[in-house]
Amino acid sequence: MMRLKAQLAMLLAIVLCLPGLAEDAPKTEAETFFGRHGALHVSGTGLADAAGAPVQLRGVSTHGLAWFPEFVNEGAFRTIRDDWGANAVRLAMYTCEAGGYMTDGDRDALEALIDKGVNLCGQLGMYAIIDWHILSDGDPHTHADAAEDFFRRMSARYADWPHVLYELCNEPNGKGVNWPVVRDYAERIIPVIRANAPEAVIICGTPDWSQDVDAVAADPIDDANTIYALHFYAASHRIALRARAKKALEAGTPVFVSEFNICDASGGGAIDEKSAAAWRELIGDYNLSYMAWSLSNADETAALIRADCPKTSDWTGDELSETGRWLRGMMREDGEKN
Ligand code: IDC
Repeated sequence: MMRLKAQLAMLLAIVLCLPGLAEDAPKTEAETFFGRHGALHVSGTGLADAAGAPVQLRGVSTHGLAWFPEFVNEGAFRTIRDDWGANAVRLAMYTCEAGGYMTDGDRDALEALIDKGVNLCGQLGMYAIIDWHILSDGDPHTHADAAEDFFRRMSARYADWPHVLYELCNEPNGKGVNWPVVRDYAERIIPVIRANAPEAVIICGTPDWSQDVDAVAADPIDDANTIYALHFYAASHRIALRARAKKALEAGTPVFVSEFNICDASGGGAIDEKSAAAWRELIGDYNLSYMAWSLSNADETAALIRADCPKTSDWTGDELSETGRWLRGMMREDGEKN
């Protein structure tokens, strides 16, 4: 009897303490996208949440972290979450461009920016993608030793953070950099990540600037939580690339649009509304996840913020570029779905 009384008293104490406990937890957690969906995994041709329901990640990629570090801030991420309907941010770290990790970049400063971005996403209940942004270094093997070390440390640091995704190589490109070559690199890096983060979603770039997504099906990577990158710039890539994307999807390849824009592949030129609408339809048809390039006020069409706007958060519609307004419209509409 005494024991029962003691147990009841304990139960009462726990119940009374609950509101206090809830207050101590970060307020956003339960109500955010991440709070609702938890750890993701690859399912079919896309992503699913902890309960197995299909999920669409949508958001923005930073520009090169070294070039526009000021956009990695709480207000910016909060604005794209609350005003644009974004649920993810891609943290793009160039390897071989100016200020890159393998060139003259300050590695500690770059990793601190990644850490800041990952933490902000965690607080705001958004997903974070750590992107090893190869570009002029076309073949991912060029700096595979450094990539291995980088991903070993990143995945150790964020092992228990299920909102973190890893992108192995932005855009493999160049002569001879075909799917077997890229797959070989991925098969070197994936086990390194898996040792720390066995369940994390990994995005693998594909040859020809992440367009050869249809090459994967013949020989995919033997890893259940790897999804393949498809990048497009609507004014340069039209019906032919959409056909290849569909071919890949119909063959069962999981696809993630980890970078895209509606201007041309240089990041400049005019917007192609017609092609953009067709891409949007394809994204909707297959519930693809997508990240728009880029959260910056760079003086180029692709930048989502107007070049003459110095603000780094809380942008009004007028302060977004034409591209930014279009993409915000898309994300907002998709945000109503889940
Ligand atoms: C571009 C930037 C531009 C920068 C250039 C560096 O928008 O400001 O000067 O890189 O070479 C990609 C790449 C992405 C490119 C973007 C536009 O992943 O790094 O950013 N793009 O050219 N693939 C297709 C287009």
